[in-house]
Amino acid sequence: MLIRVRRPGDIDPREITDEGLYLRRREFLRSAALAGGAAAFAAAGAPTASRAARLAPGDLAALTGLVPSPFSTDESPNSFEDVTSYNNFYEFGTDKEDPARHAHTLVTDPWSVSIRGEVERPGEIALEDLLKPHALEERVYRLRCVEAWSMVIPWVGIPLGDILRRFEPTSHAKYVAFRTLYKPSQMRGQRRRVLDWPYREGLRIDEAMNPLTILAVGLYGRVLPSQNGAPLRLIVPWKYGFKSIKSIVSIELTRRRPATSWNVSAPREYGFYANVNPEVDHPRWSQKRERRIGEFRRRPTLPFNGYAESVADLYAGMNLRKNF
Ligand SMILES: Nc1nc2c(c(=O)[nH]1)N[C@H]1C(S)=C(S)[C@@H](COP(=O)(O)O)O[C@H]1N2
Ligand SMILES: [Mo]
Repeated sequence: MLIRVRRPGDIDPREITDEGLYLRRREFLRSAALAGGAAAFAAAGAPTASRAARLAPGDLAALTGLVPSPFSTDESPNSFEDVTSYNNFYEFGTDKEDPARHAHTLVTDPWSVSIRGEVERPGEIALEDLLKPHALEERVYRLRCVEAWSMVIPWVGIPLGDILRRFEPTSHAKYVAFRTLYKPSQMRGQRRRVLDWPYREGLRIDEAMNPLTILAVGLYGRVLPSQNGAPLRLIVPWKYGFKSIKSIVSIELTRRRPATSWNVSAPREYGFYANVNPEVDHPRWSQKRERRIGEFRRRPTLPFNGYAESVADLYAGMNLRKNF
């Protein structure tokens, strides 16, 4: 049994309402892993001492010359502290505070990304070279987690489509598959089989090319904190947060729909499309409302997380209950 340890005064009221949901998600994973015969959970040791140090914006290199975007929301962003201390990044543990506590072990420099599959110019490219030709944009987006909480985050990034075009996708490129770094020596959560590592995600090619989809390299005008998926992560703001895969090392353009981690672990709960949809409940909870971190009352969840105008056409004629 995993025991959740808290210091006195550590309970944040904003966590209370969705903690039940979150624990249920983790419980499910535990039972799934145990049923699968993984002895990993038995090996879970005593909780390690927490690393109290809080990240401040000044700890991170500033990004300059940022271009504002018409796609940004004018809603107030969540605080830097919310964005960097309440995270899902199972490679560092399943508690919301684990990534902030443990992600400092991730080595993000040097970093390179392999771009392969259905492209005319495949290769392994250093992060600097991947970014060099592009202007960095600030994109203030809503992020809606499948666990029914949300935030507003000022990302810094580049449209994914602009990057992919440089590698010249072939006419056979129908999907894009992404993979997170696999390195248990740096990612302590990967020593336990909570998911089938490495974390994988995927998009249809038209979703990848949609101008809302970005590869983020920063937030709040600074390079990405490790807990948010440094040095390079995907952001797809109209989909549940689990699609926005962190710490990407591989991008593969494919003919077939790729396998994706959450869909493989619980296909009836986490679809490939994972478009935010208040009309389709998660089998174990409603998706009609959400709790914006920092707010007390729940607010209604919007179709496509409020981005329907830009993306609903991508799904014309599709049954969004079946393709959830
Ligand atoms: N590699 C990887 N990417 C991931 C996750 C993860 O556990 N591992 N969690 C996802 C989930 S469920 C959410 S809600 C978002 C959270 O992003 P944030 O911590 O930057 O807010 O990251 C997504 N990307
Ligand atoms: Mo999530």
